[in-house]
Amino acid sequence: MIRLYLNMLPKIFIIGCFCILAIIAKDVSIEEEEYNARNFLILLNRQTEKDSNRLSLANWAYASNLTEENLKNQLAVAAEVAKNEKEAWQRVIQYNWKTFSDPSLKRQFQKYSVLGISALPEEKFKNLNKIVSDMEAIYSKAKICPFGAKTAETEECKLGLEPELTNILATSRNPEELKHVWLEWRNAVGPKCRLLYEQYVNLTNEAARLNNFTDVSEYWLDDYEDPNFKSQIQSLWEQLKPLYLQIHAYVRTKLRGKYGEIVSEKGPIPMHLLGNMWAQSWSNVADFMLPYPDAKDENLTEELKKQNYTATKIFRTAEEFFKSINLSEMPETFWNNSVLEKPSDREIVCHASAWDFFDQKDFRIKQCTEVTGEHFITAHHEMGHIEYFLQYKDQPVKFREGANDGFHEAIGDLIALSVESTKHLRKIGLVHSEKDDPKQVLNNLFKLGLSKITFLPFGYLMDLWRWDVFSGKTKPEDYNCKWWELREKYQGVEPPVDRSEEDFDPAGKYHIIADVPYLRYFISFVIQFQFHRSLCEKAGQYEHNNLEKPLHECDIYQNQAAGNVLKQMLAMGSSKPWPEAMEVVTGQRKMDASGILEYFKPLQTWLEEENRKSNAFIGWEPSKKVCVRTRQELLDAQKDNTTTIPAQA
Ligand code: X8Z
Ligand code: ZN
Repeated sequence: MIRLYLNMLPKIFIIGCFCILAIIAKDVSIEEEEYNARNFLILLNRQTEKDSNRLSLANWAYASNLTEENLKNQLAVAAEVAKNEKEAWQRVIQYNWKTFSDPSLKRQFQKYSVLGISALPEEKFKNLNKIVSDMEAIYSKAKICPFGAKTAETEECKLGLEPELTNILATSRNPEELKHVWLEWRNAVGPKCRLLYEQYVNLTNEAARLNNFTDVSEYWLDDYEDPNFKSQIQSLWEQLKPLYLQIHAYVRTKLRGKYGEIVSEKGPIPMHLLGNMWAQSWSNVADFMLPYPDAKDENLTEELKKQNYTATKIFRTAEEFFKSINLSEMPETFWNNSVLEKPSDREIVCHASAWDFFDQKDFRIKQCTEVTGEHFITAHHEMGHIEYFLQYKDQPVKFREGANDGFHEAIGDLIALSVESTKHLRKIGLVHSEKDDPKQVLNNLFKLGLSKITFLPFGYLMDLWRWDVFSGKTKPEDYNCKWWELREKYQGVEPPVDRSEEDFDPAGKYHIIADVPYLRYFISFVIQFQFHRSLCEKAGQYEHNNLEKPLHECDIYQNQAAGNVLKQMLAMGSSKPWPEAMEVVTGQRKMDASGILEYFKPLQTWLEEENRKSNAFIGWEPSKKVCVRTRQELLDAQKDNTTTIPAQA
């Protein structure tokens, strides 16, 4: 035990082997308590930095080399850190922090007062961590056979999600191959994760309740510091839905033109045809449905390949943009420690991520980068996270977060909105045409719409599904069918084959099995356009209703005035409630759909006209695909030639 006596702090001593200060007397004045609290916090923050660093290193070691040994180490470190957190929390809650007059002190205490999953008893904590790590390993190591493979277990059966299956989904136009990959991926992951997922739900709920939340959904939403947040999200979606319906109807018409009867005129879209494993972004099918097929631009993937881009060159290009607006370059450690390509000698979690090691020096990206347009954009996305880490690195450790998690997701995407403009791609030599042809501009706006507008209902429904799972409204026996109900209701897509509760399709998406909330991406896809609009105004490149200066042609490259306000917001971290951070850049304190709607206005007008001309049905009728409890039910129904099986609600 270390004892320490400080002048003027007679009633405080340091307790415990990891130096946590504790108040032991109750009769201190409010001022004295706040003074003591400040000193306590200095030590606690130091401890938190050290523990977060250790934990991030152990998590990184496992995620970048999925071995049993790394797993064991990660679980051990996580348990030790949880124990420290629990002890610290017990001290934190002894303070009357709600009465503190210093807002920063009070806010840090408020953050420390929510313990999170460390509230679980040790065995349960370890169990929960192991379950999530196991699901991540199942997902990351899953392999399937190629379409048309003769036997099940041949040498060929080594196709993993990244890059093989992702590439097939993006480039194959053979519906049978697409169906095969779609189905086999889910067969490889879903059933193995179902029981683990049920245990995960029970354990995280238990942790949430120990933190006085009704369930995990309430815990997740707590971060937004607004009891009405859910209804604001719903209202944003309702404002955006008409735009989504237009692009949905247009795409269905074009897919029907290409694939014929497997795409019905009025039904949901068979999702395996949309160029992405989860149908969350449809830009990979743009090539055969451009508004002006004869005004095709360079294909970004081909251009990057032609110019011998490598993973490092992609990230250096991204860095150059950040630097040009007076944001920070990547530190040397970033280039030394990041994993920017898929290693061939070990299994890793390929899902792209950015890491803060909480020592103000070490920041890394892990991405199995392929030289494609999609990865080019993802590299900017990930570097946006690093830029946020860098700008808030001097904040107290509890404020080293985004203003909310949607802000963190929005930064790289916001930069990518400039990067993807034809004007910018031309500047950096990735587009060769000399000037903007309005047809090309609309084609590009359509391509971007296929990744931004189409994402919105997906970004929303992922957590709509989980909120009801956590609250118990959706029971385990209905997990899969409920998933498909939401997919149909919000996205208007359907699976290529009937489903049952013997499948567990949500597990085919990384964030579900890795315990990562998803609402952040919906938020990001709305607010990134608000940020973009404001920065473009600042850069003098956008004026509302000025057709000469449309939002989608703005590029803030080299504009330090724009970069500086962004920097100011990033440097705040989560030290203030998110509306204050938003106000710094936009002058607004609310999420606002008008940013994205203004951006895509010319596309919306064009789509409405086109859908009218082709007499396209807007919306969708119920899917003919079914979801039932067991596969046997499906087989029986098919035998009896029953065409309608009621979907489980
Ligand atoms: O997970 C990501 C990033 C890492 S934060 C690559 N994204 C979501 C996804 O892939 O589902 C970016 C957009 C949506
Ligand atoms: Zn991200």
